[in-house]
Amino acid sequence: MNEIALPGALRITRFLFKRSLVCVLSAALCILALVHPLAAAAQGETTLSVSPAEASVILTNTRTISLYLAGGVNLNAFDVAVRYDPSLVDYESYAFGGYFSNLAQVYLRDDPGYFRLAATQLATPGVSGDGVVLNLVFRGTSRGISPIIIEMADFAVYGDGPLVHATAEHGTLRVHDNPAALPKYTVSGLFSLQGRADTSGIPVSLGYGQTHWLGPYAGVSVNLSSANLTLTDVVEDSYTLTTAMPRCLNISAEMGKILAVSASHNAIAPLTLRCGNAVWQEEAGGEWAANNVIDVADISLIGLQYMQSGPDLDGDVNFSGRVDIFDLALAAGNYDLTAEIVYAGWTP
Ligand SMILES: [Ca+2]
Ligand SMILES: [Ca+2]
Repeated sequence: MNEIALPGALRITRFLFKRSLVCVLSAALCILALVHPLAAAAQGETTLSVSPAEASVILTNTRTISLYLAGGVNLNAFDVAVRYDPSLVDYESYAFGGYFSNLAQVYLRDDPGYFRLAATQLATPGVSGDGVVLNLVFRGTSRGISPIIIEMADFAVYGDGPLVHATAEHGTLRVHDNPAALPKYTVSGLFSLQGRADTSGIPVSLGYGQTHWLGPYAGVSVNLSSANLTLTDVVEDSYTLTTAMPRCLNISAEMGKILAVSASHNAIAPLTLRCGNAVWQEEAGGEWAANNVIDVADISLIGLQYMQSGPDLDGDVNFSGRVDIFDLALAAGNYDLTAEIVYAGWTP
């Protein structure tokens, strides 16, 4: 970065123009930086994040996405590249954030799906701490979710120092229709659990609409014997319904249970979740994944926790507060069953 030649006269002129713009923007951005939720990054690590991590924009409108630097130490210049889906969004323009000042553009590349910008401070001390490096304006051109991938996040230290490769935290930009222009309905249904009279606490989600990309709509059931889950202002569309009830077999997205919401269809068919799934989630590669089979692992956990009491025992598959013969009976009765098998005939 330090070896890059100083910009020519033309660039300096442009830079002076941009500089006045940056001066106007910087006060507001500095305030933003102070209240930024990502400000508390791990100490000692330099990260560059897409902010917000999950942004959205109405089709044909523009949305500004920030690249937020945390944990910088004595930095003077940057070279960053962002990749996105050009079939969904267009890059329109950039503006420097408030992190650096007196910036001069050194290199700019703007290809479909790829944006790269290098800039350096001129005759300005190095900067430490957190703040917005760059604001990128995208326009939504087609419905869907574009990844916003930080492909390069290099920073030069003021004076003589090693190049800093910041850890990249990527994001997404979802392009959706304008909800104001679409019909909306209240969607309701009855969800219950095998082996338990109380019908409350079942998390249900509709995800994003397949056509308009609005949502996700999500709720938790209450303890009623009819219509115990209600989702309001659901835009007319088709949705992938999922459930996430601990200790039970759940409806996963992969099962493709599609709810088509319309004026004539806004009630979800009743569903009783089969339980006994003591091991209902597993850690894989640092993330929790659903376990939707009842097998020897579930029986083993119930055995391990047998006759224990408390709210946090996954072996208590009927939520009675104690692990006992009733939990064992529930799991044994559903032995070898999977969510795919037991919900094969259910259509929302
Ligand atoms: Ca299991
Ligand atoms: Ca129990």
